[in-house]
Amino acid sequence: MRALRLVAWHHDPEFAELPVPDPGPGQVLVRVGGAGVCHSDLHLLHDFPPGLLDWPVPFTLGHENAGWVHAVGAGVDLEPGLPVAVYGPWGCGTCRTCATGAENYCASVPGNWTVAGLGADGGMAEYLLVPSARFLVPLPDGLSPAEAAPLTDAALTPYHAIAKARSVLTPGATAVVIGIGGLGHLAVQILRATTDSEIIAVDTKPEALELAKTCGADHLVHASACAEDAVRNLTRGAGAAAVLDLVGSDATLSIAARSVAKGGQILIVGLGGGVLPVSLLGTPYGVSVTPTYWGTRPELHEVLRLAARGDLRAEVRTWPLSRATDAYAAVAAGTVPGRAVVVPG
Ligand code: FEH
Ligand code: ZN
Repeated sequence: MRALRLVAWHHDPEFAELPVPDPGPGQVLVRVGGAGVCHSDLHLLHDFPPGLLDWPVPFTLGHENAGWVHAVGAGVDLEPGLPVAVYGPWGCGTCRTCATGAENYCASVPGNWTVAGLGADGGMAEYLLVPSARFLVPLPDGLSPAEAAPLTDAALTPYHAIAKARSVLTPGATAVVIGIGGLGHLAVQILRATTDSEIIAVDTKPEALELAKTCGADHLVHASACAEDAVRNLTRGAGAAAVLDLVGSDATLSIAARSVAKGGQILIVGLGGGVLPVSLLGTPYGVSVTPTYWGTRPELHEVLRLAARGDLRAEVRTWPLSRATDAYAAVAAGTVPGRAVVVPG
């Protein structure tokens, strides 16, 4: 089968011909119906110094995946043809953290453990081997794998961050979303559907701000040096209860730090490599800063329920697998509104 792979650090991805995996006991072979192009992939391919992540290369890209059960190993009771979303952060499944469903924070695997598309073979291929049926969630009726793929990361990741901020997102509180790309346009919809907050969307691109508006943002702010002043004005000086930084650069973290209210929360979600200095007199009193990673298994069920209800819809542009490198180029050029999804077959 054809697969798009990370072949070396600081290198463009390349196609390779690989054997179709055979599912062993407990495993499931999924025929891929959609694999999202995440901005993190661009950091992996081009920005991270060799050695930062101790992943063996090459591996097939694609960590947000959906498709159909194709074949199952011994002991798995799933019907071939069942449409499924793939939960990405595979934990051990048995530690105290995994027992709560928070496999994204598995206590028993080391820091940058390998999962599909991140150190192990991912979904930018015709088939994806999933190590356990517990990582598969059946898709609601009417949701295609290509539409569902971004929900497994681009929606699950901000859903998890927003859930962490729930205690400060009381009715009428303000939430700021910085970066209205794949994650951001879904973050706005999730805030709209699950909180009664005022939503301020921040981005540099007018098209991205337009997308935020159609997703339910109340206010649009250009991500310039004075973005924090606009947030302060819109909140009558108080600042925002929660700021989701989906970019994570020095510039956006600075906007986050200057926009947050006393007692508020900054959620760092983007892999932009920036640093946020935190100090008693340099940070508003009572602020908590939380770097988050992906989301929990129960939260993926909740995300799919929001989609089934019509409260969450990924804006998707699709590319055939044969043109997956063009999809990566388009994401790098910043010309894709919402999410780019690679569709094999
Ligand atoms: C990928 C690689 C490293 C950190 C975070 C990510 C996310 O895109 C996964 O959601
Ligand atoms: Zn991702």
